[in-house]
Order: sequence, then C-alpha cells, then structure tokens
Amino acid sequence: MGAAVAALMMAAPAARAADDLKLPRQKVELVAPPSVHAHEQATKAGPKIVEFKLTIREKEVVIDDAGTKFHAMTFDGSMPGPMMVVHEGDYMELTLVNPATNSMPHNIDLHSATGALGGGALTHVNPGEQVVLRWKATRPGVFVYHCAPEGMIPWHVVSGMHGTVMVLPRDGLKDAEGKALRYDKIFYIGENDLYVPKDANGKYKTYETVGESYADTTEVMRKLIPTHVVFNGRVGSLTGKNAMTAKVGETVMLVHSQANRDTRPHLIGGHGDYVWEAGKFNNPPQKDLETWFIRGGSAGAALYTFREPGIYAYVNHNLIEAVELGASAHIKVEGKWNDDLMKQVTPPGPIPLDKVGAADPVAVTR
Ligand SMILES: [Cu+2]
Repeated sequence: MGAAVAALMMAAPAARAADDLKLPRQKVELVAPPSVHAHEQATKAGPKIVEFKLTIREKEVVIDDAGTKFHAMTFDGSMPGPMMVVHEGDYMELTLVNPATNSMPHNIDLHSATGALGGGALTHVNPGEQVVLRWKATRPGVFVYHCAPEGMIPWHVVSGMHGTVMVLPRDGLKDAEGKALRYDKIFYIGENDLYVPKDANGKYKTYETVGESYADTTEVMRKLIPTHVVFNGRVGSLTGKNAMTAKVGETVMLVHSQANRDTRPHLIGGHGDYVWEAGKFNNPPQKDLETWFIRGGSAGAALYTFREPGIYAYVNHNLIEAVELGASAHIKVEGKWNDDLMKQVTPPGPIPLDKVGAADPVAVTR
C-alpha cells in the first residue's frame, strides 16, 4: 500500500507535466512501411502535440525465399518501424510499449530529438512497462530512430529496431531558389544489414529464442560481413507483387534510411530530381543525381517525377548487395510511353550481311 502510494506520488508530477503545454493534440495511427501515415506537406496551423504509439514486438520472421528464420526485434512489428511525420516546431509525444511477452529491455534514440541520448536515457523499458517521451521537433529533415539498450546496441539495431521520423518545414519543402516542392506519393524504404549465424555445414542456424542467438550473432556481426542486406525486412519485400506503384507524371518522395551501415540508393532508368542526400531540409536539395549516398545512421530523401512507364528497380548500387544479398525494390509505373525520351530505333536482329565486319576495328585499319 505504502509503495503504491509512493509510486502514485512519483507519477503525479509527470502526469501534470504532460499537460503543461496549452497546445492542440493530434493522435496519429501509424502504418507499416513502405506506406507513411497521412499528413499535410505544409501547414498554416500553429504548433501542436502529435501523439504516437510504438509497440515493441520481438518475433521470428522469414528473411529470404529460402525460408531462413530470424529472431527480429521490431518497433510495431515491421523492419523498419513506421515513419512518424510532424512539422518543425511541433511536439512529438511518443508512448513506447514493451509488452510483458517480450524478453528484452528496449528504448529509443531519436536522432531528431535533443538531449538525453536522443531520448534513449529516458525511455528504457523492461518487458511489461511503457514510457511516454515528449520532445520538440526543432530541425526539419528525415532522421533515423533506433533502439539503443546498454550493452546490446548494435544487436538490437541490426535485428530490426530502427525507423525514421520526418520533420517537415511548416511551409513545406523548397528547392534551392525557394520554389515550393510537393510530392503526390511517399514511400519509406528502410535498409537492414542482417548477420545470420551458420552451422559447420554452412547452413543458417535457428534458435529457440532471440536470447540464444545473441552470442553467435555477435560473432558474425564482428566480421562486418552481412549475410543479407534487405529493404523492409526481407529479400523481395518490395519486388514483384509487392512492388510500389506510381503513375507517369506523379512525383514520388523516396525516403531511405540505414541505421547501421552506408548505402547508395539508385533508381534504374530514373534519377533523383531533387535529393536531400543527408536528409536535412534546411540544406538546398541537389539536382539530377544518378546515385545518392546515405551514411550509416542517417536517412535521406529524394523526389522524382516519373516520365516513362515500366518496372523500375530501386537498388542499393553496390550491386552485389542488391542482387546477391537482397537490397532491391520495384516501382511499377503506369502511363503512356514517351518516344522522345527513348525509342528503340531498330529492334535486336541479325547483323546485315553487307555490314558484317564494318564495326570490326581490324577492317577499319586495313
Ligand atoms: Cu531493443
């Protein structure tokens, strides 16, 4: 009884503190990537408190077409966790839930937040606990968030515990000349390097619990050679029938994060019309990029207006990582083909007989 009262008294100031700001509140339901919850790109309204809830889920997942099993640790059940969008000057109020069915302590370090290890020092929750953290979004951009429990930081991050916050300028995105930029669609791609231990025969090992995989996984991690490099949790999560979709003429925002390791997104057959490579909107976007660089521990954003229909591959342009390890996605674009931008003048066919040898350098020098 005495302890309960003491706990109540300790909780009381915190409960009051949550109401110290006389600001309107908005509750946001998060959605799994590559989707992003509905949001305004610019707002005339004043700052508000935006409420989010992330539930930590430890779960076994399949990470490739061979059926390789992996004990993932996740925010809200997806790898990466959901993107959370606010505007500069808003307050983000995050409820972080660690259900009693989990086995590990967790927390959250938000790169967009200021102080206390990005919130990591104030959000440590054991199984069966939850915590509420409020922070002010003072810098516009896309920022990684990730779990950072003492002694286990890299393991939790590469096990799936990362995501992105997007802080939009209140008056929206702009190019270097101050012209407004908008998107018709937004996709969030979270890249994840995975380190799955193998047995003596080279087969991937499975474990009863996430805790049992720790020692072997750490050994693989220390060699810095991932067994898989995937977008959104598994090989093929965004290809084929899972492809993202767009239409010719639509402007698509692609947000790409990597919480642990460098990567280099490239849209095959397209470009980055405007790219915030380091992901921070107070810096003017670069134009017309072919490939952009995302530093490990950061997120970047690119805008592209599709000009031709077809299946576009969106890859990590370390092509070994894209093709052999899994870092590939598809964007299926519908619309009318523009012959001016590209036309197959003559389809592939036999080399005409009278021209045989014409392209041969030996024949030219004779
Ligand atoms: Cu964790």
